[in-house]
Amino acid sequence: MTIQSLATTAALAALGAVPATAQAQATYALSAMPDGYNLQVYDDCGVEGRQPHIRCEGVHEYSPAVVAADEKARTVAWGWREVVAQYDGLDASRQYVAAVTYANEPYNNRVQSLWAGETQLNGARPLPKGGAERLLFRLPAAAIREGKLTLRFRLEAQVNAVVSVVELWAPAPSPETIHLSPP
Ligand SMILES: [Ca+2]
Repeated sequence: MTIQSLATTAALAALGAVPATAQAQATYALSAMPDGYNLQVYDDCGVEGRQPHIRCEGVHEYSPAVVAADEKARTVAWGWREVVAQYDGLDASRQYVAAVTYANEPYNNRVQSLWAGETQLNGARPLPKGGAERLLFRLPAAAIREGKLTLRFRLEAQVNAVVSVVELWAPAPSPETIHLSPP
């Protein structure tokens, strides 16, 4: 952890925005996709028909004038309190990794946390302003029960909860068909 990120964490903790979550972030966040991993499931959130695992209030597309990112990042699923991703048919013996993409306008102070079942993967985190970011998280095996997994993107501050893309990766071959873009 750098001095800058320590200072940021301390500043947010002073505001009450980071309640003892730094350890959880250190435990589950990954800096790169592990070797041998392949894409298993892909939801392009914010595009009807391309987000089969997503439960949300609606979809939205940020203008490229306010969010400097590609279309997959600019299209978002949103919810007043949370956006939920539900999966089944997963193999609990596999060490899955989730890749989540967030985007946000420059004028909104969105802050969100991420949960896998009852486990917090990421504490209150400000979303990037005017851009996008893709974060990687190791998924705890206990979060997968009878092949089912629920990810929750929870509102921690203003506006509403949004997510641009949710990917699941595993150390296994990719399935024959993964829908990456509209037909
Ligand atoms: Ca999208």
